[in-house]
Amino acid sequence: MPIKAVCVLKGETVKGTVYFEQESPNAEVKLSGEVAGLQKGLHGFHVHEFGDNTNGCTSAGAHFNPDNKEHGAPTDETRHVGDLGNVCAGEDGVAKVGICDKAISLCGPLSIIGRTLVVHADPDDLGKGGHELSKTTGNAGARLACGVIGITKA
Ligand SMILES: [Cu+2]
Ligand SMILES: [Zn+2]
Repeated sequence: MPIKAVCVLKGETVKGTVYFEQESPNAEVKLSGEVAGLQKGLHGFHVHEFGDNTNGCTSAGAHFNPDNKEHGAPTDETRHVGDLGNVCAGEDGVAKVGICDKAISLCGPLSIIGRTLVVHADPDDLGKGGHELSKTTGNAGARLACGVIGITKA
């Protein structure tokens, strides 16, 4: 049985729903869904450590990084587990999410269940922007919307 999860992203103007699916415990995780209300272009997209939204998206903490690595691109060996790169919004402000990722999981020690998915105001530079924040956050700017990732019906 595949494992399934969902996240409802909520912000002041940005909203979305992202679905997660994993065929088996060591398989890649497939993300699908949509985020609306964005400026056209790239927006950093990460799993942050805590499923705590008591003080809005701020209390979600830093990127989920159980191996204590530097920030990177999803395709890099050196990356946070939570580094999912960017989503890209069109003229209509809608970003279609279509990501397959091998680092995150829906079970075991790398599970993202109960953590927070965040969409940012700015592009994630994937650790390569040369900014002082590149190696920690990708310099992706403000947290526009977030939501806790929860288990759903398989
Ligand atoms: Cu983030
Ligand atoms: Zn990161």
